[in-house]
Amino acid sequence: MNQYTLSVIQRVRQKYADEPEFVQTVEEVFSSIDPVIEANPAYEKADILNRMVEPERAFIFRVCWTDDNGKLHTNVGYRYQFNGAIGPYKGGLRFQPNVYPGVMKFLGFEQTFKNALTGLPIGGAKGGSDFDPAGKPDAEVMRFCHSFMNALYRFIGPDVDVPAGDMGVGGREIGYLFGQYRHLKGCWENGVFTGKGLSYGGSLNRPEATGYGAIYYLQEVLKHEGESIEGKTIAVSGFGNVAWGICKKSAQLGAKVVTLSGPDGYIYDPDGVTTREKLHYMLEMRAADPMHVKPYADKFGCKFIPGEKPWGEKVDIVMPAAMQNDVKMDSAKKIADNKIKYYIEVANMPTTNDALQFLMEQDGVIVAPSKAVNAGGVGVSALEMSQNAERLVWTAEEVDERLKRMMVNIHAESAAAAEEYGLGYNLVAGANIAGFKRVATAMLEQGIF
Ligand code: 2IT
Repeated sequence: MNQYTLSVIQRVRQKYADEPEFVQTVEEVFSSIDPVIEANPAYEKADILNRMVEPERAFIFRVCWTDDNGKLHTNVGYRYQFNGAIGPYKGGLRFQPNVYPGVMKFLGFEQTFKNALTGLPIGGAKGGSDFDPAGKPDAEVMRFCHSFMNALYRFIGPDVDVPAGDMGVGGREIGYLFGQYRHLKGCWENGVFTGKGLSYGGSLNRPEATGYGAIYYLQEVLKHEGESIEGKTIAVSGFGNVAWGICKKSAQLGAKVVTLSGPDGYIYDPDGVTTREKLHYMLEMRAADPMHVKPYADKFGCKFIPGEKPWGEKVDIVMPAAMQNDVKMDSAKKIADNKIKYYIEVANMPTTNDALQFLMEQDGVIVAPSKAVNAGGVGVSALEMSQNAERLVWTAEEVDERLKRMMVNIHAESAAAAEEYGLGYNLVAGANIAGFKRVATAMLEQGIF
């Protein structure tokens, strides 16, 4: 490895040893762009890698709120504005008890390259809180969101930083957050959030966008291999918004998702999550209780496997869509043993670095990285910003058409970037290289700061 790349990775390992998720993503991205650093001394001269590792700025704030019994609670809120070289900071908010700087920073760092891959002018950010919205009544969630926004509103804006949802932050939370922002600022500025409700400036197809985009990307991979999605079986983890979009689009295209998973285990439905009733029930079940997927098995009479992940099932395609580090070495080995050809990451960093490396080294396994596969979500967020700025509303077909084009481009650009450096059809390296180059070029052109 290039001396400079290595020295930055080592510095990050040492300095951020207490933020392992962040170290993991820096190692993954920088080792795959190493050939670019080696070929272009200008990056080292401008110390691009060390600059990319440090967020441009970050905010950490106290969030106090009262529950329905009048009891006071204190949480911590975060917003890491990682890199604004190519556009206003953009990225989701995650509300989950395990949120801490290491999680925020891995997501913000990833977001920077992902957003660059969309080809749209959005910088990278991430934020959130260790607050747990699961099972909380609307009034408590509203008070929390209002308090969160009281601290954050001065640091965001349509040309500054545009948050959206992530795990634990859906339409309900975005509504309360935007409402408080509008109240405090005394103006509309509706481009300041994406994933808004349709009644106040949201984009058609935003809820579906991440899952649909993932399937459009998958179709490009299959096309590259001379195959089609029709008749394929897919193992998915998670049962949130993203999994739902994957189920819906793959059903439309004649494929079927046969597994979903939750913290309690996974379900196996040999008929696939394909019918309108099943798709609708997924949303209902998730809204009622994000911790259990078992109710699906009870309702539709299929298998529920408690405490396990779905990675031992024999399917054509695997799509981890739940959370980070969902697929570790033991699961990767099962996937390889089952001769599954398509490993399509969807959630942010769903694979540990050793498992990812292992899968990429397997003959006949194609690995697609999440920062490309799930980029349609934030991509459609950027389309929502465009619609808001222009004060108009595109039809679902218009949005879908643009999303499709975006995913086709991301796949083609990633494949071309890897090819340029003699790496073959390496979508992981290609996505990192293409995203890195776009951000690095903008940083070089803007001078040192
Ligand atoms: O991880 C992600 O890309 C998101 N949570 C969506 C971010 C966005 O701004 O739409």
